[in-house]
Amino acid sequence: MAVADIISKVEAGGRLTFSEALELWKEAPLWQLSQLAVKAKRERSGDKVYYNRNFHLEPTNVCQFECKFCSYRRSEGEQGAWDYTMDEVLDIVRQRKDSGATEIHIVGGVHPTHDLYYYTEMIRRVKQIMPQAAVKAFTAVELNYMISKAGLTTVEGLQLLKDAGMESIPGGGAEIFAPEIRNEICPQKGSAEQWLALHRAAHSIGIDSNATMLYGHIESIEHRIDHLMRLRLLQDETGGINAFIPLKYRSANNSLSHLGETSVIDDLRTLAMSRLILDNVEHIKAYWVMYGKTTTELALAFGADDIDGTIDDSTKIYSMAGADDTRPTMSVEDIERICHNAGFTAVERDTHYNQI
Ligand code: V47
Ligand code: SF4
Repeated sequence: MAVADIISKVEAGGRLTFSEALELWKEAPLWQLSQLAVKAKRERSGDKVYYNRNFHLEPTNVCQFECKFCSYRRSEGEQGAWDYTMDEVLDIVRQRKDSGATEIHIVGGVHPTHDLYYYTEMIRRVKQIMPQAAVKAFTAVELNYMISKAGLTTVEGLQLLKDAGMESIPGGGAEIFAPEIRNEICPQKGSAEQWLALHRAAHSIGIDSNATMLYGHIESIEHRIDHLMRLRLLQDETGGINAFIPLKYRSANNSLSHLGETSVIDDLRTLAMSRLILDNVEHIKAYWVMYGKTTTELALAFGADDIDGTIDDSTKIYSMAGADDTRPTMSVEDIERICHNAGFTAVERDTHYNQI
């Protein structure tokens, strides 16, 4: 189909097929993708752009796996490794107890010995300190590892975590689903089917989640579309995905550094195409920590309706990989200014996208 016909189809609310998405991604002028994506965004959230008050908790960067794109992981005892004790983790939470945060995002490495029961205890004790904050915790990869090691079914393991206070699952670990890329960049991480099954199981017991895609390394546009379509299928089935977050590969200090980084134009096309392909996912998040503040402002002109949160200098994953802000923090005033400059209104939300 010609680009003009595909655009008319999208404007009329039609769903993109694989070949239509490919044609649009490769051939549509940037300004037209912007227009289409913003129209789709405005139909869902009008002038609103969401943010939350949050912080990350990264209990350890000790990881069993060695994903080639990762700048964060260390082996046990290696220089730069950290592995906080339970008391140290709880101290971090105590220090932020009155910060106004409504969400604590907990992720770390796939640790060789911290198990499911250690992490349920961690969540329980974190919630005792900050009962008002939602715990959004652990990528599907960490969860699959700790649950299978405990010898439980996925639903049994997730139920234990839910009972301890875990309300939601972040989107990490998805990377690129296609096996030929996955086996190359993160061979130990488990398959696409395992990632999707974990999220499906979570949705079935009332835990909602996010989804990500790591792009801008060795994958092709076809691999990205395949990834987005697998997510669209899951969302048709469960409706449990809150937000999709395209994650730009950042190239500092990892085994793929020689690849460099993709362009801002590619970032914007990827955002817009994510919005258009994922017609059943309400929110597209421009994660400002990864893009930097300037690209985030632009992202709002390409279909994003969420920029994540205040962060409060609590995450190292992106600064270790070369992101602009080495101590990422945004005040609510900064967030409001960025949204206003892009022509939108900042709206504070909770983890489940209820307006606060
Ligand atoms: O799965 C690791 C990515 C993810 C690099 O759900 C990298 O709200 C780029 O999932 N360059 C974890 N990306 C982070 C994540 C996330 C972040 C923010 C919000 C949410 C949410 C989820 O980070 C990993 C991987 O895809 N990652 N290394 C890198 N060098
Ligand atoms: Fe480990 Fe996660 Fe880094 Fe992979 S991306 S090496 S699983 S910390």
